[in-house]
Amino acid sequence: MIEQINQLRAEAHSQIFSAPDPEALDRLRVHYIGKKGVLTGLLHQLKDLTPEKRREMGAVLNEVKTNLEQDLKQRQTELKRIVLDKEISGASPLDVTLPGSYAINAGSLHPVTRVMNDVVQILKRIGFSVVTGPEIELEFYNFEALNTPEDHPARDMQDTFYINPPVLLRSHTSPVQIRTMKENRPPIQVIAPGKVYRSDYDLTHTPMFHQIEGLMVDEHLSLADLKGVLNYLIKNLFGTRSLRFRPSFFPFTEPSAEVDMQCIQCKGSGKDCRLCKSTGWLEIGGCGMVHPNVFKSVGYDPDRYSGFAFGMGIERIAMLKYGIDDLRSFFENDIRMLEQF
Ligand code: 2NL
Repeated sequence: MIEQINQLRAEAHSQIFSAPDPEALDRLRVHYIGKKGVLTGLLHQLKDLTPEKRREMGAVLNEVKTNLEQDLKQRQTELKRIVLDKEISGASPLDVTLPGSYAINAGSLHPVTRVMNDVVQILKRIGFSVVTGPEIELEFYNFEALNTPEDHPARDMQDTFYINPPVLLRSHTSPVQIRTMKENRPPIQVIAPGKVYRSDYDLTHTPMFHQIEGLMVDEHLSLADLKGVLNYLIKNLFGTRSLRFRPSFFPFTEPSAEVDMQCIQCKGSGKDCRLCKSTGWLEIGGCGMVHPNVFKSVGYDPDRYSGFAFGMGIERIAMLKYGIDDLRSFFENDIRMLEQF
């Protein structure tokens, strides 16, 4: 029996120290010293021996078991070290520098932001500078300085959000231009993009929307300069399209006009067109020559200076440009709508 034990011990020793990984090592542990292992089997055979031999062999077997336990522990430490060395040397199956297996969805700009950026970028090319100002305004900048008298319907509580008179939410971006004129001297050539607020909520109106207004002030500016600027803007935004100026009224301009663009759907023919209601024209904004009273309110001499101004609603332009038919879809944040831009 002693030879059998010695052979077993030598064989186990060599197998343990050539185990390639922790799993193989564990299989060896179970095989040799597990509950149903080889060593346990030999211990069971002791009962057939004489009491003297049994004691002697028992001691040998226990020593072998202790020895194998030490071998297993030593090899386990060695294997841990080997795995770690592999990982450190870059041979690890986990390479954190590999690209991921999922595409990362890039976001995109909201259509309102896109159109706003487009308009700003086009007008910057012909000399306009961007100016901004507060959304919480005073009646003076929003109405008084813009030749809009106290009894004008636009000043009504029903149309304007008053916080605490004379404090209100601006109903257009014109107060930004008033502030700009007060702080500077002509020549002035600015655009004021931003959010504006009106107490209106139906199919075609939301209480917050976006506007961009342009203002140019110098000596000798005329309607021809205004038309040149708007033609350039529309040509770059929609492609070559003729414009039509329809007489209108704004308190802050004289003369004033609505700006219509040849319909992008029926190309101006007006044939069975739902978009332009068969008129062949789409309204895209308003404009005019700055009213002399506006110049007076910012301390400019109306006999020396002239200027033009224009304004347009960004949501409306975006609806026309991208064929969106429901204004509310801009503000519902439905990912299926936003993903298309
Ligand atoms: C529209 C029409 C317009 C202006 C805005 C303006 C500003 C100053 C002086 C004179 Cl500081 N005018 N702005 C003028 C005409 C029309 O907007 O339909 N907007 C959406």
